[in-house]
Amino acid sequence: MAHQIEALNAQFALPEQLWFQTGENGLPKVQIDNKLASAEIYLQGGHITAFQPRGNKPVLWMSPLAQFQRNKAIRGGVPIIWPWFGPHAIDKHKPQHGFARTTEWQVNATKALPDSSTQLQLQMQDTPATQALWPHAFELNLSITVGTELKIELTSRNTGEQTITIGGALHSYFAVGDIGQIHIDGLLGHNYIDQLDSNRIKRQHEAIHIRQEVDRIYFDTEDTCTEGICAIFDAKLLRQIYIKRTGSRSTVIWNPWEKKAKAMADFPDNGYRQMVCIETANAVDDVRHLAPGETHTLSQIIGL
Ligand code: TA6
Repeated sequence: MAHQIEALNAQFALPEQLWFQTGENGLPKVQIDNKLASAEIYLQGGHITAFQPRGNKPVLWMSPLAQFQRNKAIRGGVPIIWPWFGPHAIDKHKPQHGFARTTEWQVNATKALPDSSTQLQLQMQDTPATQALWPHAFELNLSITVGTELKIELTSRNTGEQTITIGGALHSYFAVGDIGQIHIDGLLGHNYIDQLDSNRIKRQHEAIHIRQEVDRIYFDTEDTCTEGICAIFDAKLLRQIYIKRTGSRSTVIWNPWEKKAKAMADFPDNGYRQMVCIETANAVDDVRHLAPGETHTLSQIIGL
């Protein structure tokens, strides 16, 4: 491990803004500290576990019980869900939300950008282990830019001979002062699948307040959130977190509430009060079909 960290720093460290170190449970992680913000990314899963603009509180929620076990999902931050969202369509024994979030990514490049932000580029390709789960050739590139905003771009490339179908999500956990003192704008008038009510299709008639378990997939949101603001208004922390998205026409809103929170070993019983997931997704009918050589980019910009 120390050798890996040493080699990564020799090749990719950026003086006074990006370096590699041994993280929780010995997993390698990237620390970014620049004039504008700080962030932390684990190579396992290309998983952003912290983002904090200078002078602000953390924007992402991390579970204090997150396990950081090799090849296990990390609870909180921004899990990279790919190449399917939710349970595998046919084989329920395959990992929920795909395998990108439990695989170690490779470092491609690091850049100090002129606007004082810092960029980390990670890459993942098919391996015998991924082929066993999903028999396709692919190249996945993840670009993470840390500045006053956090920009995440996930680009899928079909490097095989057949058309592939990909789903996924940037499954962001946002930190809130108290779930009872927030509302979410930007999804007004959109239909959604209520995953807690037999997947019934419903319509959002007002701003979203969360007073119980919520697990909804909203559709046709690409324009709204690129043009307008899809945002969390937090009356306790007196801040607004905005999320702009491209390459996505499906947005997932999730809060496990009390019962589900208690049922998850890596989630504190009352953790649901301090978080909400707003996920930039390609889910259900919003999956994308890539012909050989084609690419698709799913991206989100998070800011205050
Ligand atoms: O956020 C939507 C969702 O699919 C929920 O149904 C819930 O399962 C959540 O993801 C977390 O999934 P995970 O596999 O990370 O426990």
